[in-house]
This record gives sequence, structure tokens and C-alpha cells, in this order.
Amino acid sequence: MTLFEDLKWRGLIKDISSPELEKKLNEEKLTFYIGTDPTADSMHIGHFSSFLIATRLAKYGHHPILLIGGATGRIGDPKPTSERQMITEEEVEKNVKGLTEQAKKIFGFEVVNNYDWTKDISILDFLRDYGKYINVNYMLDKDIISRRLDTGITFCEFAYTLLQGMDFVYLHEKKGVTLQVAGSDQWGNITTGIELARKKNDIELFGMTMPLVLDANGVKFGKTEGNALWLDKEKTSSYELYQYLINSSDECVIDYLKKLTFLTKEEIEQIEIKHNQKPEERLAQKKLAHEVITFLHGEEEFNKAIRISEALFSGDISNLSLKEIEDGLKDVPNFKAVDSTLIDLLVNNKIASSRREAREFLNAGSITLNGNKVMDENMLITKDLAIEQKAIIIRRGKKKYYMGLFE
Ligand code: 485
Repeated sequence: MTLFEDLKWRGLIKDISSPELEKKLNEEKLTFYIGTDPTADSMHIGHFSSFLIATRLAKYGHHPILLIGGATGRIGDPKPTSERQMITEEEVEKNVKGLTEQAKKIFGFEVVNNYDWTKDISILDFLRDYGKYINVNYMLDKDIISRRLDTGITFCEFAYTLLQGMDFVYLHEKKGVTLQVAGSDQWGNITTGIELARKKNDIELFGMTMPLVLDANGVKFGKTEGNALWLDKEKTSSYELYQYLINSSDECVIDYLKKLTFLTKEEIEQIEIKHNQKPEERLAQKKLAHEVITFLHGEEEFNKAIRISEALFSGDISNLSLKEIEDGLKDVPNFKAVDSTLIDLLVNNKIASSRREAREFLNAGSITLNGNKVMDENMLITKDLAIEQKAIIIRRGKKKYYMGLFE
């Protein structure tokens, strides 16, 4: 299978700037780039799904450059709905640093920052050398800009597309870049660069976009109740990522395997057949979690995520560290633990609604404390019982966890 056929099969091609690109991708070695703005100090899984294209093309011998937008991040790519809140320069710098380290670590490719070549261009040079080549009419036709005309768009954001266009031209001149890749929302910015290069240098540059990865409800992949899944494991633990991926719906999981892993067509088709025989075993979801987490955080983190999941599922948490427990139980109800009897602890922290109900749970053997079944309502709960003198974990029934923390 050629690279282009592979990308198509994965559903990774939305628009291409010229049909010639297929031949070029299959037969030449191109230098290409993909960029992101420093709106946070870590990428999220949405960026990852796009940035993976860099590794995909590199596997076929193309040369990737990753761009962090220290300049464009100071302006803000117009959103279709409203003007962005500007972020402070300190924040931009901090985010550039975080993203640069992360991009190098995860992908291992060259990383550039557009602030380096943008910061010293004077306003007059900008207008004469770039502004002169782009018609305002052309800019107004762009989807994102035209959608903002009703609500308004400042000159600052209006000019954004020219900055990104300038990057493309600059990277072509300095590094031989001929292709820019991005998610489909970047089409307007990519074509500005192509237009600039054509008018200014009489050169043809190429662009390619991929569709957004969506879940079965049309929600962007990686968003849960408005929260992004971050690639920085201090922000989103491997366990949380594991839980998200393992819970992918059967409808979407094969699509995710195509878009988020390097498994081949043959491998994915095999997985699909086996998965459909026994969907309840979640083979496809397990493969997905394994591939994504080992790529991002390494095998050890993946094994840790499995260990936490299994321990929490079986209830035997005695082998987990406090950190692992905290990762695993981040979202469970927390309470401040004080010395008390077991029954008081259950009632005072609403694990049982009354003393009568607490006794029912205890007598039925459905309460565990740090993984061990407890039945004596008068048992004294103190710091000495807590994991690393800090946490007590109560499980009620099969699934319901509560975490008490001693001061
Ligand atoms: O020369 C460039 C300067 C800036 C950018 C790209 C090239 C960033 C770009 N304008 C942007 O806003 N990208 C988004 C971001 O940074 O969050 C997202 C896109 C998405 C995908 C992802 O970056 O919305 O489609 O391309 C990598």
C-alpha cells in the first residue's frame, strides 16, 4: 500500500491543495511542517491525533518540522464565534517552553518557534513584503473570517492568517518546506501561505488537512465534559487516559485504531474480526489503550495504568502506592478523615445514609477498608491504619469508592 492509500484508508485526508500531492507523497521525500499555538503548557489528545501525521510521514522517509507558535500565540487564531482573550507574554513564553520540551520528547523531531523570525520584522516591512500580496477580498472569503463578520473581528485577529502564511513562506525559504499539514479548520491559513508563495516567489507549496476525530455523538475526541485529556501525565495520568480509551464505544474504536495508532491495515482488520466475535472482551479498546499510552508515556506507565485499573476493579488495592491510589481515585468522593469508629465514619461521610443502613452493609460484608473486608462497626479508624499515614479507601459494594484523607 502506498503512503497516500494508507492515509486515505485511515480516513486522514480531508482536503489537498492539488491532486499532484498524491504522487509527491508517494515518490518524493518532502520536508513538511505542522504547527500549534501555545495556548496551554501541554498539548491535548486532539493535538496528538494531528501531530501523529508527522511520525506517519516520517516513517515513509519525509522530513517533519514541528512549529510552536510563539508569535501567532500572541495574536490568537480567530475562532468561528468570538474574539479570543489575549494571553500575557509571560504565559506565552511559559507555554512555548512546555510545548517545545513535550514535542521533542514525544515525537523526537526538530521543533521551531515562529517568534524567532517574526519578532524583528517591522510593521512597514510586513505590509510591503507580505501585506501587498494578499487581497482583503481574498481574506474576507475565508470561512473563519466571513463567519465573524456579523459579530465582528479585530484587525489583530484578521491579520493572523498572514502570520501563518508568512511562516510557510519562511520555512520554505530557510528549510525547504513544501508541505503544511493540519486539522481541517486550518485550511484557510494553509491556503494563505500557498497564495503568498505563489504571488511573492512564484512557487507552488502544498497543503493537506485531516478531518477532526469525533466520537459517536459528534463530540471532539478527547473531550470529556468539557475537560481536555492532556498529554502531560502530571495533568492527565496514564490511568485516566487508560480509562478514557478503554471506554471508547464499539462504534468508534476501529476508527480510533486507524487514526491514533501505527497498527497496519491487516492488523486492524484482524482485531476487528476478533473484536466482533466477543465485543464484551473489549479487545479493540485494549489494543487502542496499549498503543496510545505506550507511544506517549512508555510501556511502564501503561502497565501501571492496568495495575491500578485491576486493583480498583477487584478491590485489592493493598499493592498500590498512595500516588497510584490518588491517580486512580481522583474523581471519587473525598472526605476529611478524623479518628472515629467505623460506623461513625460511614454515617458521617454519607457512605451510608443511617446507622441502620451502615450495619446492613457491614453485616452483608460489602464494605472494605484499604482492600480488606471489615465487619466490626466499633473498629477504631485512626491514622495508623491509613496508607502512608494519609489515605483510607472505603469501597461499598463492587464499584463505589470513597477516599478519606487524614491531615
Ligand atoms: O505557521 C503556523 C502557525 C500557527 C499554527 C500553525 C502553523 C497554529 C494553528 N493556527 C492553530 O491554531 N492550530 C490549532 C492549535 O494550535 O490548537 C490546532 C488545529 C488542529 C490541528 C492542531 O492544531 O486547530 O486542526 O492542526 C495541530
